[in-house]
Amino acid sequence: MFLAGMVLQGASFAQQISIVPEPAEMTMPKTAAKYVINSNTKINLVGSGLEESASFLNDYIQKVYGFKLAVVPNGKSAGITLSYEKQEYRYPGAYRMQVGNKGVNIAGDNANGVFYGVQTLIQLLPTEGSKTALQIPHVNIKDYPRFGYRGMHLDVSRHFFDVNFVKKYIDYLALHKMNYFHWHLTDDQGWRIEIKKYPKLTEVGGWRNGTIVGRYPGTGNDNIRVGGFYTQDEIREVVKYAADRYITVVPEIEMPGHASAAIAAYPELSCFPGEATKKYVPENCAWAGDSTGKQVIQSWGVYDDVFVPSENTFKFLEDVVDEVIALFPSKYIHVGGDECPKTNWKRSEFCQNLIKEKGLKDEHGLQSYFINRMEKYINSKGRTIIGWDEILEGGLAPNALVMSWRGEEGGIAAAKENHEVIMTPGNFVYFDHSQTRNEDSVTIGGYTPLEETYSYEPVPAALPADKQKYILGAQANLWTEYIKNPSKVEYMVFPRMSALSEVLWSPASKRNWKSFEKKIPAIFNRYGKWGSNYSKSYFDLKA
Ligand code: TNX
Repeated sequence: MFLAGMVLQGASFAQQISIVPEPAEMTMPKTAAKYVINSNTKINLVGSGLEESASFLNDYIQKVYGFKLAVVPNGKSAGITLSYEKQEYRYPGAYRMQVGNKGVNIAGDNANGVFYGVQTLIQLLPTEGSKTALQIPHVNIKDYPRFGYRGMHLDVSRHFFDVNFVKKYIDYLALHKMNYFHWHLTDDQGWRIEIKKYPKLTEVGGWRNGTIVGRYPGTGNDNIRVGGFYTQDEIREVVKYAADRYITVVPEIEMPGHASAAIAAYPELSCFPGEATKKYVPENCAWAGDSTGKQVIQSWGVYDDVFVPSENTFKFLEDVVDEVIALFPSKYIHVGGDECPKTNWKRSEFCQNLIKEKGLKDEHGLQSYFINRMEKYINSKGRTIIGWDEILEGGLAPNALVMSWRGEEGGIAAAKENHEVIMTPGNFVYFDHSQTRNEDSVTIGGYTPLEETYSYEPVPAALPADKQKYILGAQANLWTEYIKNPSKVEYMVFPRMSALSEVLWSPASKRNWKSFEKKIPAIFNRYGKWGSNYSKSYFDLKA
C-alpha cells in the first residue's frame, strides 16, 4: 500500500509541472526525485550582467517564502547556477535549464534568456507544503520565444493607477515572459505624464470630478476630485524598473483624437477654443475644477474636441514628443490615431482651407496628413511610430507600425504593404470584456472567455507567406472605463494574461487547450501566492 502510494505520488507529481507559458521542449527523467532549495542554497553567477536575474529570484523567494539566498559571483558550488551559452534563435531570450541532484543550471543565450530561465524556475517552486525546504522536480528544458513582441497595455487615463501598482503590473508581465508594456498615458479623461513645458496638462488635464454621467452612472468614483499623474522622475523610475525585467515601455500620446483632456488645459489646441473653454466647466459637483473652473470630461466615449491641425498644435506636439523621447528609450512611440471624429474639422474654416491648400481629398486625408507630419518629426529623432489601425485611413505613414484592434483586417492590409504589425483584435485580447456570462461587476461589454484568448493565432491564415514576418506579435489591451482599482485590474487580466503568454511564447505545435486546462489549478495557486485577485469564472463555465 505504502509503496504503491509512493509511486502514484511520483507519477502525479511529474504531471504537476505547470509552466506557463509552456516551454518549447521539456523532458522529465523517470524519477520522483526532487532538488531542495533552502536558505543555504547559493546562486552562482558565471559571467557578468546576471545580477538582475538573481535579485528577481531572491525578491520572489523572499516575498513568497520568507528567506533569501546568497549570491556568489563566479561561484562554483552546488546550488543554482546562472550562466551563458550561445543558442541560435530568431529572438532574444532563449535558455536551457536542467534540474538534477546537484542543483539547477540555467544557461541563457543572453542575460534576457537567463532572466526567462529564472521565471521558469519560479514556476517550479511549490505552492503548497514546506516554506523552508522548497522541493522542485528534476527536469530538462530548452526554451525560446515564438514572437518578438509580447505585449500588455494599461489605460491609466480613464482611471489613474499609481507607480506602485504600475510596477506590480510590470512584474506580472515579467513573470509571463512578456517584453513590451504599452502605457496609455493620455486620453479624454486624463493626461497622466508631466510635461515641463506645458504644466497645465497635468494641473488641469490630470483631474476630473469622479462622478460619471451618461452610460452606467454610479460606476465612477462619486462627487470628488479624482485623477493623478506621473512626474518625470517617476516615469524614469518605471522605465528603469521595466528595463531591469527586459521589458520595453512604449508610451502612447493620443492624437489627433482622444485629446480633450489636453484641450481642457489648453483650449487653443481645439478648432473652436471659445466653445472648448466653456465646455470643460463642470456643474453641480463638490469639486468644480481648478481655479479657472476647468476640469476634464466626466463621461466615457469619443468626443468631437480633437486637435486642430494648426502650426501651433504641431509645435505643441513636437515639444511634448521631445520630452517623451528623452524619457523613453523605446524605439517605438505610439501616437494613437484611433477614433478621431471629423465633425469639428468639417465645420472649421481653417481645416477646410488646409484641405484645399494641401490638395487633400477630405478629412480622412487630413488625418493622414496629421499622422504623416508627426511621423516625420518622430523619425527625425530616430524613432518609429505606432498607430491604431485607423492610421490606414487616407494613406499609411511610410514607416508606421500598425496595431490592429478592429479585428485583423487593418493588420492584414498593413502587412501586405510591408508594414510591421502588432495584433490586438477585440474579440480575442480585449481584457476589458467580460470573461463570464455571469459577470458580477459592470464591464464595458463584449464576452471574451479564457478559451477564446487561448485560441488566438496572431498570424492570419489569409496573409501570404512572404508577408507573415511583418506580424511581430500581439498584445492584450486593458481599457479602464469600468476598472477603477488595482484589484479589478487583476480580476480582468487573470487568468487571460496567462493564456495570452502561451499564445505569444510557446511554439504553435505546443499550444493545446486541454493541457492548458490541466494547469489552471496550479496557475490559480500561484496567483494566490502573489496575493493577486483573479477571475474564477473558468470554473463557473465548467459547472
Ligand atoms: C476603443 S481600442 C478605444 C478605447 C476604448 C475602448 C473600449 C481603441 C484604440 N480605442 O478608447 O477605451 O474602445 O473597449
